[in-house]
Amino acid sequence: MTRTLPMLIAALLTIVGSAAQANVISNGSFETPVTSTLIVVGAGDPTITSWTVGLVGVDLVNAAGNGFVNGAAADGAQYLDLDGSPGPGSITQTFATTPATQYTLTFDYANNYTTPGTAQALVQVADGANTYLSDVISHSTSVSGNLDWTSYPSFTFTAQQASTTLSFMSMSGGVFGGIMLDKIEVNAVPEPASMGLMGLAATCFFVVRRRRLSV
Ligand SMILES: [Ca+2]
Repeated sequence: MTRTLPMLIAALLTIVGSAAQANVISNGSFETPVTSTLIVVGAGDPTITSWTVGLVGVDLVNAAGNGFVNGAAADGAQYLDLDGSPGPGSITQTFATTPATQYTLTFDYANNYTTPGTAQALVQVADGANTYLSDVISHSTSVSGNLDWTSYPSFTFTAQQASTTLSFMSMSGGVFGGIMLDKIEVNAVPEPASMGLMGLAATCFFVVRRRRLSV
């Protein structure tokens, strides 16, 4: 009993923890497909795994080998320039959601400094009936060697439908220098029931520990 209970608690914590951290966005770091340089992706082109490209087009960029912009990705080796060659562009992904469950959106953004000025994009989270987020992001502090990736303040919404759509649409006037995106995630927030299970597991852990210490 004293051996199996801690193992059960550990397994429970692992299951609850992984469920709470499940990212429902695919390819949000833009690491697929792999490019050593830059891929120009026009509207309707399915090249970028899991994302639909709209407006004119976007660029899938390798941070080290693109030949234009100098600076590391926020995550991994690649990122997305929302103004392609040429742009502007948009990207959209629809992901499965559980109604009445809370999700948190996070992402990092920068601007393509080769076109001077402020880059802007519209960020939206919506389903067929609800718009949860409609916000304009602006960035102008990227320079050669330091893209100054900025983390968007995490946004939490409660899903109402079985699927929800995330989109980014360039609002930049230039056709080449736009908002750059990386590390896009939507994670389910732990439900109260899950939190209760975690509390129960923690309580069991300390009871077992105290019993062991008192023996
Ligand atoms: Ca990346």
